[in-house]
Amino acid sequence: MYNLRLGAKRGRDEVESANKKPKEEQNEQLETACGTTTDDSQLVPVTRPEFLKAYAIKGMENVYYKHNWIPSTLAHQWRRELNDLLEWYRPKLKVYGREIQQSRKIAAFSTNEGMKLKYSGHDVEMHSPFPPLVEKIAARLATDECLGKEVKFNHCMLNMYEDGSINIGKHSDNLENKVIVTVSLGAERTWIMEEKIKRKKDAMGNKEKVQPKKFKWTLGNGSLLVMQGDVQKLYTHEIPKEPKIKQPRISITFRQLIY
Ligand SMILES: O=C(O)CCC(=O)C(=O)O
Repeated sequence: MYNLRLGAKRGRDEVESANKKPKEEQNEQLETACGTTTDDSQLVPVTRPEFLKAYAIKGMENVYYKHNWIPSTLAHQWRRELNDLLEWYRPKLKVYGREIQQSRKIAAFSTNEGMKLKYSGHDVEMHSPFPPLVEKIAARLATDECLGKEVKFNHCMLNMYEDGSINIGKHSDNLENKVIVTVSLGAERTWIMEEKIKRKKDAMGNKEKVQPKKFKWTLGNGSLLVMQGDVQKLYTHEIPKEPKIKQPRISITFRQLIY
């Protein structure tokens, strides 16, 4: 058993409004993963050339997006089924000494009962194994027609966005998330990725003005997004609030978590 303290930066501006800290400070949260060490030789990234070639996002490395992975009727059916999971809850986070409830519900699963995850002072309620539908979806991803049958996941985090008032703030996931594959079900939402840049200071101590590269697109109902390699190190990602959206969305973020 060992314990990793990971300098992860996850967006926390989705917590209830009691949190008045500026956004940038909210991103400075630590995440801890621990448990019996995983056999990472079984965790391999997506290498299937047909997939990588067809769905690469131009201008970025290691980000792939397939808009119509599954038919929209099936995506709605899966969303309705996952909506009924008993494991959904709203985490209570400790942010700058105060306990705050996150507005976004989550449900977390691992294939290994020993996996533990912590963020913002909150012990994630981890369940094992994956629910049958999630297992079925993971199996559909791990086929020669999709990501390749060698691509397995040991953790998944489901996120519930009841409507456009629920968001996930700008963040990057901890670097131990080697591969993250997101399946989007329900309402279409805007996805923004932004390059992380270190601004140099000039002789006067003023930070240079550099415009980070931004990538923005819509995550469709039944779509598939893959982030792997150095993506968490190089980019942040977020789903902003979109008050006009009244329909729900659920995302399943399948992960290869090295812990
Ligand atoms: O819901 C999504 O698609 C994104 C979730 C996310 O950014 C995360 O879990 O880190």
